[in-house]
Parts: sequence; structure tokens; C-alpha cells
Amino acid sequence: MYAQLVKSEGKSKAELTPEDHAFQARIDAGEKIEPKEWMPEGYRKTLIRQIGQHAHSEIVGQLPEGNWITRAPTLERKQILLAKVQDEAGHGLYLYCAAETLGVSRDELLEKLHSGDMKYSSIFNYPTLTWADMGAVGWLVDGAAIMNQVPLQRTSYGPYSRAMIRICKEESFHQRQGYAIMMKMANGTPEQKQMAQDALNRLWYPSLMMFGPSDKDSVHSVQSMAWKIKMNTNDELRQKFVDQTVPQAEYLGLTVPDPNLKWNEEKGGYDFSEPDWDEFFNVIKGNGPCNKERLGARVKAWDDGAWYREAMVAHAKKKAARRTVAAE
Ligand code: BYC
Repeated sequence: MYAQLVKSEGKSKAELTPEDHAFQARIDAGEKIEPKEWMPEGYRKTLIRQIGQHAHSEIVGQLPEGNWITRAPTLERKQILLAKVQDEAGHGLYLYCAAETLGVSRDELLEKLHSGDMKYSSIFNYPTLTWADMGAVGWLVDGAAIMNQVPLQRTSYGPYSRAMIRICKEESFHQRQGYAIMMKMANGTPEQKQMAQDALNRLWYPSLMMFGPSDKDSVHSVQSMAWKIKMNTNDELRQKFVDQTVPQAEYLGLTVPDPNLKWNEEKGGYDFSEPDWDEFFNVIKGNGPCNKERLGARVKAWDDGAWYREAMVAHAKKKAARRTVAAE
């Protein structure tokens, strides 16, 4: 553990303070860290990066699905999709609140998103071309999100852990609504089944990328796992996701677009092809198919809301002034 702490904080073992040792001992004992307690600066920064990135993902993640609200095929589907997209907004807000407990404001985080200094999940830089994509996003994207987020319910930082408990409850409904759409499409007309297959073909590898680069290229995993900010490595979760999802694809009568997919009896899991990591790094650098469109939509929403934020501040000031007069 300490060797890992040394690496991230740039301290030699001898330089670790008694606070550092006591902090790691609390983490190792499974204690939760709460906002006003002492924490190493690296722990605080890593949490702000991960929680902030997660919050941004929820907010940007509304865009590919919001794209289909007006085109949902039935009133019932429209209501469900609307509710799901609203849930994502709520998840973003819980997470921004959790990040704020670490001493960063929501405005600062949004500023960093809009300037490209902070990331959001790579998956949302892909387009949603057909209604079947709403099924595949719920099934695969929310499925991958749950795989990553269920262990995060046990993360060491109290506010993050509590936000994750609430979020995971809702995410499981999201995944099921996606799978329900896929069931309908896969058991529909040949054209509908083809749309479902096409959505799986396009979203399979981007979903595998959601777990982050392979462990050998993951710069943060070792330290984040020592601090229990992350509970599993990227490759562990990716393997679990493949093992869970392949039988679901088979049940739908769809084919996972991977010629190397094969059950490996010895490891008790599937062998599968890695995503194209050059594509992944290119997408997270800002060069994916929809990066400019997604960020542009968020910046526009922020700019369009300026009058409302100003009005709220003016209203709050007026109210405070009235209270002062009344108290005199
Ligand atoms: N996309 O050292 P690594 C959702 C970056 S969606 C973009 O392994 P870490 C939702 C990483 O930030 C899911 N960037 O990083 C579902 C780092 O760059 P920086 C959102 C990525 O942090 C449906 C670099 O690559 N969930 O919720 O240890 C609808 C090296 O990677 C990605 C979360 O955010 C990626 N996929 O592990 C709506 C869960 N992967 O920062 C919404 C919480 C890696 O040094 N986050 N990078 O410049 C995590 O669990 C971890 O942050 C990750 C990455 C597993 C994602």
C-alpha cells in the first residue's frame, strides 16, 4: 500500500507523515472518510477528478437519448425515455453535490468541462442513429455503468458512496428498459431485428471502452485502488461485463460482433477482442464522431441559462436586503 501512496504523492516512504499513515490505516480498516476530515491532497484531487468526470458523464449522457424523445415510437416509450433522461440529470446533481463537499464549486467543474480540461465518458461521443440505439444504450451503456458503479457503493469517500447507492437503484431500471426495447426489436420484423443487430454492432466496442484503458495503460488504478476510490481494475470489470452480456445477446438471438469471442473453461470467462485503443485515445482527446457537437450543446445550454442565473442572484440579493431592513 505505502509503496503505491509514495508513487502518487511524490513522497518517499520516509516522507510520509503520521497523518498519511493514519489515513491509510483507516482506509484499510474499511472506514468511510467524511468531508471535514483530514485527507491527503492527492486523495482529494483524485476524487474531484473521478466524481466530476462521472457527474459530467451523466449530464452529457442525456444528449444521445434526448435526441430520441420526440421520436419515440409510442406514448409509453416516450414517457419512459423522458423519465430516464431526467434520472440522469438527477444523478449528475447528486454527484456535483458530492464533489462540492471536497471544496470545488459546481461552476468551477462546469468551467473545466466546457474548456475541455475535464473529461466525460467516451461513450457519449458516439451518435444514436436509430430507435434500436435507445435499446442498446440502456442495455449496454447502462449495463456497463452498473458494472462499474455497484462496487463504487463501497468506495471510501462517504458522500460518493451514498450517491452511488441511490444512483445504482435507478440504473438497474435503466438497464432493464433498454433490454425490453431490444427484446421487442429482436422479436419484431426482420427489419427491426436487423436494426437491433446494427445497434449492437456499433455500440459493442465503445461500451467495452467505458471501463477505461487496459490495466497496463491505466495510470490511476493502482493508487485509486489503494485508497478505495476505485474497487476493481478496468480489465476486471470489462471481463465481468462481457461474461454477463454475451448470454443476454444470445437470448435476444443477436450476434456479438467479435469473431474471437469464445468461452474459456479454464478461466471461467469469455476470451474476447480488445477494443481499438487508438480509437479510444483519439475520442478522449476530443476527436470522436460527436465530441464537438456534445460539448457545443453543453456550452450553449450554459450560455442560454445566463439570464436565469443572474435573475436568481438578483432575487436572492433583494430578499436578503428586505430581511436586513425588516430586522432593523
Ligand atoms: N472515457 O487511469 P485510468 C454513466 C481517462 S457513464 C473518458 O484508467 P481512472 C451514464 C481517465 O480519466 C459512466 N475518459 O483512469 C450511463 C484518465 O485520464 P485523466 C461514467 C476515460 O479514472 C448512461 C485516463 O483515461 N462513470 O454514468 O482510474 C447514461 C487513464 O485512465 C475513460 C464513471 O465515470 C472513458 N471511458 O479509471 C448516462 C464512473 N476511461 O483523467 C450516464 C467513475 C478512462 O488522467 N469513474 N479515461 O486525464 C471510474 O470508475 C474511472 O474514472 C474510470 C477510469 C474507470 C472511468
